[in-house]
Amino acid sequence: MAAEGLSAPGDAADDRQAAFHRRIGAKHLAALWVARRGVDLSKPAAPTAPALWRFAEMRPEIMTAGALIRAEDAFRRVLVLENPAFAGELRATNTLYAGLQLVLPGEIAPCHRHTQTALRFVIEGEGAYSTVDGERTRLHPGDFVVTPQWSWHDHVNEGAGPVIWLDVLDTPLVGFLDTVFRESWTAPLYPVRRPDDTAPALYGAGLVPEGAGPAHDASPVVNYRYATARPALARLAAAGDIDPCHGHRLRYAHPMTGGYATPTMAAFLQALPAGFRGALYRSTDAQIVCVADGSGRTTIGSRTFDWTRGDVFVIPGWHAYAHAADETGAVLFSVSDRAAQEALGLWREDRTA
Ligand code: GTQ
Repeated sequence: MAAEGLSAPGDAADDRQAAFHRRIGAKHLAALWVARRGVDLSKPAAPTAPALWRFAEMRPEIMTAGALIRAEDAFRRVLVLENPAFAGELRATNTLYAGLQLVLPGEIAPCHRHTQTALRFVIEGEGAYSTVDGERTRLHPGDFVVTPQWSWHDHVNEGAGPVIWLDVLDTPLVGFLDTVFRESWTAPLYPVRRPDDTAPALYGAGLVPEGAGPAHDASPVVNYRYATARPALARLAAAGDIDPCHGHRLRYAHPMTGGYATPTMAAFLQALPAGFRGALYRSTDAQIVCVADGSGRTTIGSRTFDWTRGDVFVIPGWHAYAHAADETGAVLFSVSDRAAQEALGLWREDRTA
């Protein structure tokens, strides 16, 4: 009796609420207190999954792709590293795309431009060039190449063997902002307008030509060479400059602003000394990491990923992780959307995790 007396008004209230939601739904209105019920908003949802792709497993597949389709016909011959949490979405993290690109000897990846910014980290091969707005830069393993948004770019392999690199683009982020534009150049190759590697020789050495216009958002260096960055890391190590979480870590900087290499993406190169055991760390930016040298492992939550040269792994944002290096030591290249997060005042880190 009492139970009925209590439930009847409740049922009526439920019916009234259901009718209310149906009515406002038809008017494209939603009740915030219902939509947010039970959702933990105290920290990022961070849906990106920790993941690792082994170069030893990817390489045979990209070489098979090399036999199946020509670079000229493929738009770009790329195997996309899809985060397991975002199957079918061409995303490595919530905001970033990553892909392994192959250019075979004699091939051209034709010239185009788009509003996504592209970063490349060379994994294997010699003899390829990327052209960025009419200037060629020669690619060597470990080189970090910046293709600013809306700059014309093509790739050509004049060497004798395959050239393979990791592409990271801010495609999901630019897509979310609905600011995607893209166009093809009228020929496969953009005309070369300056001597090869002029930008790395000038801007890469901190030298700005008299009369150069104001700084663009993206770094003018174009190619941050491993032949320069690796010895710089060694000097940092010799100076005893070490971070308990990151080891010896350098940020690729825009030489005219001191900021990140691009407006959306930040890139880093870090050396973990032999036997390094990093302290736990987390930050809001999900990272895409490519192993430039050596081997080791990264523990992310309850999972541990062993890695070696050429492997790529993803550390989700706000997941606590720790790096460790084998007796070989290790060098890691990493990219995240930290530049965008900092520009918006949103980036956070935590060393007490
Ligand atoms: O090299 O321009 O992995 O436009 C995806 C889209 C590479 C490129 C990718 C691209 C490129």
